[in-house]
Amino acid sequence: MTRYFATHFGTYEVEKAPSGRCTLKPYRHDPAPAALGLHYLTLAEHDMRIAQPMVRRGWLAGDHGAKRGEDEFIAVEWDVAIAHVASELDRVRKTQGNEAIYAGSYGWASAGRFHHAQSQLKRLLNLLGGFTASRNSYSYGAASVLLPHVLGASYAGTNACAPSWDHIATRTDCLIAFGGFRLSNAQCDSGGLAEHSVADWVSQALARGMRLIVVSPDGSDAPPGPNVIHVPIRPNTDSALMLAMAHMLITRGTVDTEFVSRYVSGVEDFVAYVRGDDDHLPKSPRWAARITGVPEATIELLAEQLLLPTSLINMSWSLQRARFGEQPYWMAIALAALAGQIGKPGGGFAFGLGAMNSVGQPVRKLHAPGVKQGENPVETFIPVARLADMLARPGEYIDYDGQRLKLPDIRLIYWAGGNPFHHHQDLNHLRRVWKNPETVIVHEPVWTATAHHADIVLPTTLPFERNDIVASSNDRVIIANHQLCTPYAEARNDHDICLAIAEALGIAEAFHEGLSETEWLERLYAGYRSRYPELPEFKMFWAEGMATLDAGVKAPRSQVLLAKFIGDPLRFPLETPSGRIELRSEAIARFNYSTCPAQPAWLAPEEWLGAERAERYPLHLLTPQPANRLHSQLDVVGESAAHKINGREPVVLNRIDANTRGIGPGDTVRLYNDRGACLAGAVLSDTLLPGVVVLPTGAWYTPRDASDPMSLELGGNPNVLTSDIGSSQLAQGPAANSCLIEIERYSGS
Ligand SMILES: Nc1nc2c(c(=O)[nH]1)N[C@H]1C(S)=C(S)[C@@H](COP(=O)(O)OP(=O)(O)OC[C@H]3O[C@@H](n4cnc5c(=O)[nH]c(N)nc54)[C@H](O)[C@@H]3O)O[C@H]1N2
Ligand SMILES: Nc1nc2c(c(=O)[nH]1)N[C@H]1C(S)=C(S)[C@@H](COP(=O)(O)OP(=O)(O)OC[C@H]3O[C@@H](n4cnc5c(=O)[nH]c(N)nc54)[C@H](O)[C@@H]3O)O[C@H]1N2
Ligand SMILES: [Mo]
Repeated sequence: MTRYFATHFGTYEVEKAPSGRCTLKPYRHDPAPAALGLHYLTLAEHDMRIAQPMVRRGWLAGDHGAKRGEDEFIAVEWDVAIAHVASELDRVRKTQGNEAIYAGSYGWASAGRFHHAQSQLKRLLNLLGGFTASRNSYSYGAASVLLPHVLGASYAGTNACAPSWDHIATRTDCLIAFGGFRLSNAQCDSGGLAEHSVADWVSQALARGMRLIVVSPDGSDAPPGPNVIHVPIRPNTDSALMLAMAHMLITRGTVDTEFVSRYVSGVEDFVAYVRGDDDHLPKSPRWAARITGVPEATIELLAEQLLLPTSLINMSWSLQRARFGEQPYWMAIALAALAGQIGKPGGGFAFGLGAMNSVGQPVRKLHAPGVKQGENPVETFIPVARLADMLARPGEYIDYDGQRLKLPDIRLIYWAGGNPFHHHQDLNHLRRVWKNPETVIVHEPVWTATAHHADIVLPTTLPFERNDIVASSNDRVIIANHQLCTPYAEARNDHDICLAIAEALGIAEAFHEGLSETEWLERLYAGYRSRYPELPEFKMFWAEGMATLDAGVKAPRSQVLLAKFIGDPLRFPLETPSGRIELRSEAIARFNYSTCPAQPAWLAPEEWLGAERAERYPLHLLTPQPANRLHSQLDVVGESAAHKINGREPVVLNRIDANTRGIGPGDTVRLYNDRGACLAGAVLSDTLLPGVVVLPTGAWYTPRDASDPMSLELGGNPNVLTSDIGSSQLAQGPAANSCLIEIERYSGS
């Protein structure tokens, strides 16, 4: 019987040697298995594992965080650690109220529906009276707040705006992909996956004759294939390019007026802005060429593609992870609407095709429920990327989606399953304000920078050390992850840690509901089966290791975006105030935000190649997802370690930029701006736009001198450089991709 091991990067087959040692092999039915997970088991006994509960010396001495991040740890017994955690939780909630506990605890942790660190932690804390939570994601922060205003609340989610790949493969004439297809991103999916099929869908479409135009600063975002055209563009200027495309449609009289009058609200204001009625600035191709660096003739050619029978505009999620990142998404909807492409199979707009494997897959989705987290009695929250603002400025207010949010006074941070010292922007600022709370508790399997910045570190198991059910909400496959080895040293499951705390605080019954691990798995599985009765019963599923909805059928579920609304807009209006697609939002107009106007616009970020600041820092840094790992996970092993240059993250720069700075391939370089500096290994490119630099996220944050608040970072973590500004007052999403830097050859030791 085959044993499977499922992860965020795919499913593997487990080979067990007579010695009991396990190795992973690609799943035989996966058309494009991801190499990055093959080395997962090397973490089992890795030096970076945390062996025992640890408490920071200064915290024990009552330093209130002064030496957090630069201090020694003392190993303690589990019962001592649990007693510390329980009494801190109790003290803070009784003296400061539950709002003083921040447990947004953002992060991907490991795949697995039961041993999902965040769910376990939130379930525990909700039973204890709640905590300050976080909203939205780093992935899709700007989009998830904007889209309810434009399309309605049902379209807020990461996978909600994608026509299906089968239609694209068979019908789309031209696909214009802003941000292109960084195909390595489709190796991953939150919650797991069994078949990597995005590259296959793209090649099917290209083989049929679809034209693919990749608009991106980076030529490597264009996949290989016939009919693929790369249009280089200055970062953060996509909405200017699209405005000029709209200008073409409007001035040439090729707007689909019938479509617009039936389905769109606010088109007059939008057209007035494009024509420049108020600001005397027509958003013409000539205007856009100066901003974007894309020649006028190319802009005209792009606009003409929208007049083909079926054309589709896809936006990578990275585009909205930028200052004013709401705008390009709104603009894509506007363009697709003006061209009357919305509602056609394989036409219109799409957000995130290729960002993860599941986006646009024509399959029935499991909508996998996890462990119930319960209700949080505390209403206070922050938009997730406002973490450092919250720690820096308690009591102050920030704007968010029409509300004024008061930033709470956090005394205790509790994190399980995420790595803010990987994912947050401007890490040197985060390090300073991270010292403000009295106590920081972290669950981690490995010694990440976040673990180093805790007061109490509780070592957890990794997924091969426990039994679990793995299923992505957006996929159709459920995998039984059987435990492959015993937990490392004294590591415990997040569930067992939370249970021990619950016991110490007298709420164990409510927390575990009398169920063992196996009984929890059975209960979760029963949830899927009640919805999909065709699934086998639990015992059989557990023995076979895998169950698939519609097994063997390649595309059982096609999707046309907004199909019902397009079919009958009166019976199925959108959940927007007008019931239509809003190209002007009265709600956003009322918020009166200078950083998010009431209709899509081009706004110049503080940091882009046309900014004043570019005189000092002339390079635009982009920080995409790493091809050889998932975020910061597995950075120290396997594929990720193998692709380092002198042990550092590779940074890509254009050959011209390298030459003028005396940088050669393989050189160690120093990237810097006013916020920080890091080292990386140079890779030279001829297809990356000059003036642009690419340093993927996820190298472990490694300050040369932990006590220096502006220490040089040694591993190539780009978040010492990125800006922590919000996307806008509307969404307050992360804006990592708006960042200017300079680079030099590094000759230090
Ligand atoms: N500059 C820049 N920064 C970015 C982005 C960007 O584009 N540019 N992208 C952002 C995006 S989209 C995202 S989603 C975030 C990702 O940020 P994160 O999700 O925080 O990154 P991960 O490295 O996946 O962190 C997961 C952590 O969980 C730990 N872990 C694994 N399994 C378990 C477990 O069973 N229990 C516990 N307790 N812990 C476990 C891992 O060791 C790891 O440290 O990064 C964001 N940061
Ligand atoms: N292997 C791997 N896959 C992953 C992840 C991982 O860590 N590793 N993380 C997953 C997660 S959490 C997420 S949210 C998704 C993210 O998916 P995305 O957000 O779509 O991906 P990114 O890699 O951030 O960026 C994709 C491309 O956008 C281009 N780009 C950046 N800025 C601009 C711009 O202003 N204009 C234009 N036209 N192009 C621009 C860059 O050249 C980059 O290569 O990826 C997922 N997939
Ligand atoms: Mo993400």
